[in-house]
Amino acid sequence: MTFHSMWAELLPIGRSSASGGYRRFAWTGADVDCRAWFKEQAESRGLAYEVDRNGNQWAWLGDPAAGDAVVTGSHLDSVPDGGAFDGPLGVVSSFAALDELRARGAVFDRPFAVVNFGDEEGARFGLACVGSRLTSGQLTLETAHRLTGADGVTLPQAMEAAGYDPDAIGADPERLGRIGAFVELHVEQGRALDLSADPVGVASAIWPHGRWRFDFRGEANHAGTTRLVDRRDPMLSYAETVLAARREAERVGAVATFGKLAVEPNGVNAIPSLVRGWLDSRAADQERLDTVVGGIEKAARAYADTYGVELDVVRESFTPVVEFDHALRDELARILGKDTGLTVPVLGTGAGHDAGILSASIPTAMLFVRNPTGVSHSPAEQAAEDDCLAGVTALADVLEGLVGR
Ligand code: HGY
Ligand code: MN
Ligand code: MN
Ligand code: MN
Repeated sequence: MTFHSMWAELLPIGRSSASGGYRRFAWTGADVDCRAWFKEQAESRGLAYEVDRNGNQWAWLGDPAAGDAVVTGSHLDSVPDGGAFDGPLGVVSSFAALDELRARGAVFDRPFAVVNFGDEEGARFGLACVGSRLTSGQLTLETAHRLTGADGVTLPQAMEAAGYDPDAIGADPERLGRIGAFVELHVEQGRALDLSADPVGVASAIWPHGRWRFDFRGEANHAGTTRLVDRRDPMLSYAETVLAARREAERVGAVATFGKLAVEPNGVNAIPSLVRGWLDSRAADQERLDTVVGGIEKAARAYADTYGVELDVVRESFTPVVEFDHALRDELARILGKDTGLTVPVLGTGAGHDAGILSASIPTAMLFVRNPTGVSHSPAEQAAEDDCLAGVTALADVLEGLVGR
């Protein structure tokens, strides 16, 4: 099956006819359909298909128990109204690269697998990279069992409803120990490659990033009869905090986003009792991230005082800076540059990836494919088919170098 036909099969799954964006949330119908597609791709290639204890899907060529395996892949879930490429491009390219290696008659001296990590985006339960965090022991069972979506369904309940055993989840050091190298191909989530006119680049690092929940609690009251001076309106402190976040991010040289909001009681004619806003913040280094988040929290506390409301701030997730394996990164750049003699761009990114989570345990590298809009986590995300095919060839070149040793 060609890249094009695999892409065409995945394209309609979970796409909103209104926005053209995707809602492939972990363990929902659209995600389950994507997972069925993965299984079909594995089986149609004669690969050994398995689902691990955390619901990640694997398609193996060779004996995984032999160890030192070369693994490639990404994720198939999406953010709310996500683009088509973030995640799926890596999975489809991995199968296509395997096809290309087989067509070249490549020798596989090491076991090889394509992987689909579950719940990378964290759109449903609030925490990103759940599958890779669980497998690598970076997420405790207590926290995993407590993860709850807006619909009140917990992660274990959602897994069970999709036919998986939630009691099995947990760290999987044996599986991780079999992997000698992991390479993730991903659509670029910025315009660096577009500006440098390169179809493919290599990742250098992922910025440290995290998610913080800000709960502003005031007093619900009638929107018509309550005098302004008598109000304890948490929306005001929230609104001021959003503006402060922008100012702090500009001052420090970081990014800060309030993109998700819950309001109680959420009535048009009621002053809210609770405004809960989620801050996503990222910076090139830890010091700057600490400074920007500290500055936002300080401003939020001052505004909470001004408007007579209570504030709780909870850090819901955090991923420290990731420096990808230097030897593997340099090897990728060398392999990709060898025919042209050109220097392949090596880029840092503010986006999180399963490769970043795994890099704490195994040598890991990433390839980025040019995105002409530079937009991601939106239906406007793009990649030209020629660039996707250049990405497949680049991935095949890299994998050929790795499996043949
Ligand atoms: O970067 C993110 O928001 C997610 O991990 N993809
Ligand atoms: Mn994403
Ligand atoms: Mn992604
Ligand atoms: Mn009334």
